[in-house]
Amino acid sequence: MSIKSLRLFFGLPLPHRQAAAIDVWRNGLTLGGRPVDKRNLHLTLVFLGSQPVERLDELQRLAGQIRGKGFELKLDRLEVGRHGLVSLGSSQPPEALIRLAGELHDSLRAAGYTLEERAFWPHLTLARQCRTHPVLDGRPDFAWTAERFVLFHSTSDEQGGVYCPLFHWPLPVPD
Ligand code: 2AM
Repeated sequence: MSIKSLRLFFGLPLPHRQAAAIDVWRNGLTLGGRPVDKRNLHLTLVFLGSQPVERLDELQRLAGQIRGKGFELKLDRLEVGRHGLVSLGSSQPPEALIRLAGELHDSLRAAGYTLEERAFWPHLTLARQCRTHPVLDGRPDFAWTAERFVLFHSTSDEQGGVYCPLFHWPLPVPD
């Protein structure tokens, strides 16, 4: 059987060291709910949903035209959203992150993709369907330098759901 469509999104991958640190900290919060697997921790830039395989070439071309810059991303806020979604956010999202997400959205819309209308909300989901409000001992204090963005395929393997990186593009860090 040939694959006709893929569930896709653009996002920022998390380096292993930061993912491990966030995982340990998150597990100490006893959030309950459905924790996001450590290997899947990421920040979504644009969610594309199910797309025909034939669009992969075009998506690569469009992403390759984005001239984003690298930036340091500080995650210093724990946010509790709808449906018990607990995430890490930033009290001061970098300008370069907002611009990158904005350029991607604009370019994809111009090419005919139907995207979510709601404003870009930079967040790193830790767990879903949590029933209790986490109690924090101090503010979260995580940071990493985003040096590339990735087109992910949301799929599954023998360990469950997995966000598989398909292609990536550099975000050069200014001197
Ligand atoms: P979430 O973290 O807010 O749940 C892969 O599924 C990523 O795409 C997740 O980070 C998820 O965001 C986001 N995502 C999933 N479904 C989505 C939707 N319908 N609209 C926007 N983003 C979605």
